[in-house]
Amino acid sequence: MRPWRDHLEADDPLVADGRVGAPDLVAAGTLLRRWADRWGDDPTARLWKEGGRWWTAGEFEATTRRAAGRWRTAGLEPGQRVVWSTGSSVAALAAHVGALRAGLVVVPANPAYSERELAHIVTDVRASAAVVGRPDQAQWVRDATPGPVVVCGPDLDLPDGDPGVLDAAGPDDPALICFTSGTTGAPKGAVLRHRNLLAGVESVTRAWRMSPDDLLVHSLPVFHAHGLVVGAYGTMTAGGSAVLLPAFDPDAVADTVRAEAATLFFGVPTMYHRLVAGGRAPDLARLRLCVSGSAPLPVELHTAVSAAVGSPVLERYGMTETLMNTSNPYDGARRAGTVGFPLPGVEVTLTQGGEVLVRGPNVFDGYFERDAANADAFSDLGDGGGQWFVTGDLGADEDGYLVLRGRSKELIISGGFNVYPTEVEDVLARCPGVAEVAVTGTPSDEWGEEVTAWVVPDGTPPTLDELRAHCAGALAPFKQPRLVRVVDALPRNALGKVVRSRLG
Ligand code: MCA
Ligand code: AMP
Repeated sequence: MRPWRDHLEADDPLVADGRVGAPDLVAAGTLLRRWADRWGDDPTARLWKEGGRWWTAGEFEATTRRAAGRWRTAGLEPGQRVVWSTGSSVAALAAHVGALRAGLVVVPANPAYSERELAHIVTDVRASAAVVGRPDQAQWVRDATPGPVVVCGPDLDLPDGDPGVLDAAGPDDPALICFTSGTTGAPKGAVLRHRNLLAGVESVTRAWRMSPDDLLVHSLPVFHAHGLVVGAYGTMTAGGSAVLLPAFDPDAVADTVRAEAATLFFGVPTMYHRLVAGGRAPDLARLRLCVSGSAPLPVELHTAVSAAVGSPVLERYGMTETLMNTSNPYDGARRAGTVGFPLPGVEVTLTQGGEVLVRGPNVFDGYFERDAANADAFSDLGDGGGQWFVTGDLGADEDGYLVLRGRSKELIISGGFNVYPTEVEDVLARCPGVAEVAVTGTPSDEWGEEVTAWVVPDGTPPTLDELRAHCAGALAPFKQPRLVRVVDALPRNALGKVVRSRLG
């Protein structure tokens, strides 16, 4: 694969000093110190726009400082976990950054989660606090917590107090615990340390030339690494600004690009599909860069978006556990159907079976309190450079660019959200009228893959609506089946295990 220095400008210090070592990426220590420096240097710089109002860097800094004081006054100590289950807003980001500044560990969660899903996260990390958007979620958190727990809304409706020393977390301290299922099993928390976040953000901001002149149209959810780390942290680190949209809507995105003289848009393929289908992709022609990731961008969609926008979309490849791994280049050929080559500091290798392994300062070092899973997650190839993370993705090196060719892990990606077949099967198996069930992803132009339930009925087969109604208290809507297929039997191997790949 092409070397990562091909992503950098000739005068980038990582190249110019001849010190092209990954540790230099994390020389600044933590993102918190980078942000504090930025905000101190230019407090009048515009940072976020929300609902027609601009927030300056100085205002945001003051709000995060107040948030840190509230967390401290509520009795929270560095290292304790705060579940952060919220939509996108400046207040929510201030609560989040304030928690990090106070040394707390933030645990992002999708606000669409059911009680079962949220309770799993709260219990697993032994949360000491939670930020939630709705009263029923607040009750779910209290019910899932045996001891005292601080529960508040995104505005952090808690008493003010002295924030004490801010930004004291070191590079090795945990910053985020992000839930994901890895290659197998139940959702578990990937622990991202401050140095992982710094490396992950440094690499993309340099590779994509992000600067104080940039204005991002931000319509991704902030509870995943794409919208949170690449979108929000990237903006703060580069010293740029962003218009925060509460949700993705093609017209709102296109109108914002026009009204604000924006320069950047980051999206998942479903968003690009909708921009093209709604005839709004040409509005993105004013941007200097459109990035796609989180799911495969089909070549036809890449071609359609690039033609409408007038420059090639840049596709990149990331994971919760590793942040961003590879990217097509800012300068040079962006090849449709590929995810480019390693970002600065990242090493990528392929096993004989084509499995993608990654290593670098961006890569996490384990799931929260999961020794068995951690033993399986890493592989030592004996090259003396340390452990490689096993991604569960399959790929090939085509002329220096990584092409992803499927996955060894059982995962459905619908609209950029991950769905694990076993989790959905476990819920559907208890639905009346279901004798046996298997779940797969059916290719879809809009969603990438659509969750599909293959049902062996017990009597009258349940309808799709009945299956979805059964899932309601247990699974977020994006995990619920969109298609149902009634079959006489499920394909099984010699050991009796269902072979999902033979369905469809
Ligand atoms: C919403 N629904 C979905 C999805 N999203 N169903 C399946 N798959 C989905 N992704 C449900 C809604 O709950 C609703 O259900 C129904 O579909 C219709 O919703 P609609 O309004 O059409 O959808 P939407 O709300 O506009 O959402 C579509 C979306 C959204 C904007 C594409 O899914 C999205 O923001 N995706 C981005 C995901 C993302 O950021 N992934 C990054 C993770 P009902 O009718 O029952 O209420 S991966 C990552 O972070 C790594 C590091 C990486 O590489 O980036
Ligand atoms: P998550 O666990 O939500 O972080 O999802 C990570 C997974 O998303 C990766 O392991 C890939 O399977 C997939 N992914 C991310 N970006 C891309 C991309 N550009 N093309 C194909 N798959 C991707």
